[in-house]
Amino acid sequence: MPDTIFHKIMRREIPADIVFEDDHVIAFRDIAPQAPVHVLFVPKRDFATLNDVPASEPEIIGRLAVAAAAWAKAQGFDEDGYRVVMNCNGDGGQTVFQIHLHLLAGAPLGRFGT
Ligand code: DGP
Repeated sequence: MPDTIFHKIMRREIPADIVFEDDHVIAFRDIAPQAPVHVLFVPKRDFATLNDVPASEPEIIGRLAVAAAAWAKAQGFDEDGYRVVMNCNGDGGQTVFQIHLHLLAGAPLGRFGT
């Protein structure tokens, strides 16, 4: 059974501030927020990185994006805007190897940098 920190959160073995959950996706606040609002959207299917998602299953990623946009809209961030990001492997800055979508909101965000 995969055992990242996110799997432990999904199994309710460690606490997290869960803000959304359905049959396919769970979302909780990042423990080290990089913006006033920083939520992680995680699929309930096991894929270590974006590289591992089969081309035949684009809905895995689509569900994350749709859930994030719906949650952002419900929180009133849709008009001012927000950012969604997926990090992949070392150069992408990925540290937890269960795929997830970052949602950052609540303030103007800087441009991407190194
Ligand atoms: P990434 O670098 O894309 O793999 O992002 C992983 C994120 O996970 C990072 O922003 C910090 C967050 N994180 C790590 N451990 C925990 C945890 O135990 N709880 C929560 N809520 N977030 C965590």
